[in-house]
Amino acid sequence: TSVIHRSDYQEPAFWIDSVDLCFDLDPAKTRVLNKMKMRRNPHVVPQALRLDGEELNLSRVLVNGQGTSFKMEDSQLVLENLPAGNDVFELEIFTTCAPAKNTKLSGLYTSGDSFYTQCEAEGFRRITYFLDRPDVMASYTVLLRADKSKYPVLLSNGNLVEQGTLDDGRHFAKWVDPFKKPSYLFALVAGQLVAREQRITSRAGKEHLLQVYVRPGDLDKTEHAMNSLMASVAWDEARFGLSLDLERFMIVATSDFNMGAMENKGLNIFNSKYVLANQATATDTDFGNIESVVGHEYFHNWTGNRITCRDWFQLSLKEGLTVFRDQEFSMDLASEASARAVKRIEDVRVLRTAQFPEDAGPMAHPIRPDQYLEINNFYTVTVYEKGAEVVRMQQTMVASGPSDPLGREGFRKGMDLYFQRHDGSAVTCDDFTQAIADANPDSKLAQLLPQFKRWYSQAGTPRVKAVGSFDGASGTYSLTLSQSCAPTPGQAVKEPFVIPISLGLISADGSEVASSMHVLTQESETLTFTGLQAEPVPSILRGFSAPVILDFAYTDEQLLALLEHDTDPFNRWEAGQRLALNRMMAFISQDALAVADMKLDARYIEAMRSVLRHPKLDAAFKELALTLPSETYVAEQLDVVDPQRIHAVREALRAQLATALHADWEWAFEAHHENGAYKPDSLSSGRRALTGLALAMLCIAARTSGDTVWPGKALQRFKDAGNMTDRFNALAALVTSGSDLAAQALQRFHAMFKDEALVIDKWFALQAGATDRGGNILPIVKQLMTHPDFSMRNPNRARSVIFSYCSANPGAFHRADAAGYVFWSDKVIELDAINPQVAARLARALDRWKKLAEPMRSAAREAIARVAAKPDLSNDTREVVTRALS
Ligand code: B3K
Ligand code: ZN
Repeated sequence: TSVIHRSDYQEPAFWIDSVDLCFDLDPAKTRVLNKMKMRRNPHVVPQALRLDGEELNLSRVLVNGQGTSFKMEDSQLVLENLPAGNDVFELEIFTTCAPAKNTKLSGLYTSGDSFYTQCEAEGFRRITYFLDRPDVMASYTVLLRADKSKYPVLLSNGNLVEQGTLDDGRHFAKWVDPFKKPSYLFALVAGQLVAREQRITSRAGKEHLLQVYVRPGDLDKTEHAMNSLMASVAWDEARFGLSLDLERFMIVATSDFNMGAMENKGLNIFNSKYVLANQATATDTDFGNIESVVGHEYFHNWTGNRITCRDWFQLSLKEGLTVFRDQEFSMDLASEASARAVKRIEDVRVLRTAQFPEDAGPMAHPIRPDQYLEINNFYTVTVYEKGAEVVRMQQTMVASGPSDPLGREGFRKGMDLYFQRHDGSAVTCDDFTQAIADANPDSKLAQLLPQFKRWYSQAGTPRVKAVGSFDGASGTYSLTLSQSCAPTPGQAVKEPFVIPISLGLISADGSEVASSMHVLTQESETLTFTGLQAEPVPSILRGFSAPVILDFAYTDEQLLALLEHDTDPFNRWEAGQRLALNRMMAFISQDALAVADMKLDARYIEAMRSVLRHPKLDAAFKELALTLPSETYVAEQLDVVDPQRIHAVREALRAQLATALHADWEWAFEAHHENGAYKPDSLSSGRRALTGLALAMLCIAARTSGDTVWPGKALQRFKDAGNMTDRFNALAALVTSGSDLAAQALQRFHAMFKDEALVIDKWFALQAGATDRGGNILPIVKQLMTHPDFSMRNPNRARSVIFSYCSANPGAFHRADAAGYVFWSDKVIELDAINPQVAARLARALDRWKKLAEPMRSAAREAIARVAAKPDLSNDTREVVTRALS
C-alpha cells in the first residue's frame, strides 16, 4: 500500500443502492452473505469493479444469481465481466471471518463472550468485500443468526423488524436502517447484555426509546450515561433544531475498544470508560467525560451521519464540527458563567498541551490533511480539537453586532443552510464553510472566506506578536500585531491567516477602558486607541479567540493587574499561568542554578494567595489557576528540552507553593468540604477539585517538613471517602508526595476494587504516572506488567500502564540511560503485532525527539530507528516512525 493524496479523489465507478447482509455468528468462523444491488456510476468511464477486503475467506461470488469470473489484486476483489449499461445488477458474496482472532479490534471481533464491530475508518472491509469509502451510501438490511443462550441480544442499525427462533437452539433478528449510510457507520452487537431503557417524547412530539446496553451487573452504572443522552437529545433540538430521527437509539458499552466511542447509526458502541459510572467507581472527570462523549456521538447523528464526509481527507468536517458542538453542549449544561469559563480553559489546555506539539512536530498536518498512508493516524487532536477551534472562529466571525455578539444566531442560520443543502449526502469542508458564509453574506467570514480557508490547508500554529506603545501627550495607545507561522513538513512558506482577536484594555485602577474584536488579516497591523489618561494593560486574545501563540512581553505588574482585574476569565487564568511560566523558564535556563536555590518571589506567592483566598472566584477556577503549567507545555516553550530538569523545576516550585501557602491550603481544604449527597455538577465538582489539590499540596509540604498529620489525614480520607473523586484524590496525594503510607493505601485500593476493571485501570495509571524518584518508575512499570491483572491485549489496560509512563510521565520516561526509550521500542513492536492502531498511538510518544537535549536526543533517534527497522511493521506504525525520522 502506498500514500493516498487528497488531490487524487475520484467518484466511485459503481454505486451500491442496497445491501442485504446475513450473519451466522460464530467466534471461530462467522459466515457472511452480502447481497448488493449495484449499478455503474454514469459519470465515470466504464471499468472493472474493485471491492476492498481484508483478512476474509472468500467462498462464492454470484452476479444476478450466476457464477462469475473474478480475480484478486492486492487484497481487492476485481470483477471485470459485469453487465454493461446503467441497469441495476445483483452481486452476492459469501465470505467467512474469524472474530475471536481479531486482535486489531477493527471489523467484527469478540470481547469476552460478545460480538462487536468497529468499522470507521476502514473496518467494514474486514467483514465483507465492499466499496469501503464514505461517499458510497446504501440502504442496509441485516439478518443476524446466533446461538440463543450465548447471544440472547442481537443488535444492528435502525429498527428491529422481525425476530424468532431457529433450529438447534439458534435464533434470529432482522434490522432495517431507514437511512442510507456509508459502510463505516455499520454496526452489529451480539451477546448477553442488559439495558437501561428510557422512553422520551421530543419537542416535536415524537416518541423514542433510548437504551444503554451493558453487561449484567453494570446496570447500576448507567444512570449518568442515560441522563447525558437525554440532555443531548434536548440540547440539539433547542440549540440547532435537530431532532432524533430514529424510533430507537442505542448505546452499547464494551471493555475492549481502540478509542473512546463510535457513532454508528442508531447503535453507538462505546468504550465502557465513557459509559459506566457511579459515585463509588468514577471521578468527577469521568462523569464530565461521559457527558461530552455521549453528547459527541449523539451529535454525530446529524453532523457526520445525516451529512457525512466525501472522503477521509474531509474528516474534520464531521469531527471538528462535532467537537465544537460537544464543547458548547457541556458549556450550556454548566449554566453559571464561571463554569463555562472553566470548561473553556480546560479545552484550551488540551489544545495547547497536545495539539500545539503535534502541529510543531513531524506529524504536523492541516485540519484537512493532503495525504496519508494510514487514515487511522489522522484521528488527531489537530483534526478534532484544532478543527473545533476553526469552527468556533467561524461562529465568532458571523457575529452581527449587539444583537448577536457571539455569532450564535448567525452560526445557527449557517447550520440550517448546511442541512438544507446537503442533508443525505457526502460532502467536503468547503461545502461547510460556504454554507456558513452564504447564510451570513454581510459577515466578516463571508468577506474573508478564501483567506479564512487557509486554516483548512495550512498546518502549524500561527504566532501573533503584539507590541504596545503609549503616547502620553496625545493619550494614544497603539498595539502592533504581527503574525507568522513556522514551516511544517511539506509546507515551507505560509500565507497570512485570518485571526479573530478579542481585545480589552484595562486601566491602572483596574477598570476596562476598551473592548473590541479585531480580525487580523495582514502580516502586520497597528491598532490605535485614543482618549486614554495613562498606559493601559492590553488583554489580548480573550476567551482564546483563535488557536494561536500570543507573544507579548508582559511585565509582572501587567500580569498581576490582569490576574486581579480582567473581566475575561480566560485571560485572568492566563495571566497567572504566564507569571508561573516566566519563573519556570528563568530557573530552567540558568544552567548552573541548583534546584535548591530556585526561590519563588514573595510577589508571586502573594498573588497566588489572593487567588486562593479570593471571596468571589469559584473553586474550580482556583484549582486551575493554582495548578502550574504542565511539563509538556513548558517543554514546548523551549528549543532544547531536558525533561528531567523541567520536572525538577516544576516539583521544586510546587513544593514552595505548598509550603508558603500552608495555612491557605489548610483553609481551602476545610472550607470546601462537600456535605450531603454526591452530585457531579460543576459547582460541587469544583469544590472537590480544590480540596483535592489542597490535600496534595499539604502532603507535598509534609514531605519537606516531616509532618505526619496531613499524610495521616489523607489516608483517613482515602478510607472514609464517600465517592471516588475524594478517594482517588487522597490516594493520589499520598502517591505523588511519596508518602510512606502510599503502599498500604494502594494495596487496599486494589483489594476494594479488584472486580472493577475501570478502577483497576486508574490504579495502574497512577503508579505508572507517579513522580520519578531516582529512576524508580521504570522498574515499577515493568513490575506492573507482570501483575496478573495486566494484559497487553486490552487497550484500556495497555494504555493505563504503558501510555501513562511513555506519554504522560516525561520526567520519568526521558532517562539519560535510554532505558525508557528501549522499553518504548519494545512495547511499540510488541503491540504492533497485536493491534496496530494502539501501537501507532504509542509510537507518537517520541514525536518531539529532535528537541531533546543530548544524550536523550541520540538515544531517542536510535530507539525510533530500531522500530523502523522491523520489516513487517503495520502501515500505522510505519507512517509514524518514518515521519519521525525524516
Ligand atoms: N468517529 C469515531 C472515531 C473513529 C476512529 C477510527 N480510528 C469516534 C468519534 O470521533 O466520535
Ligand atoms: Zn467524532
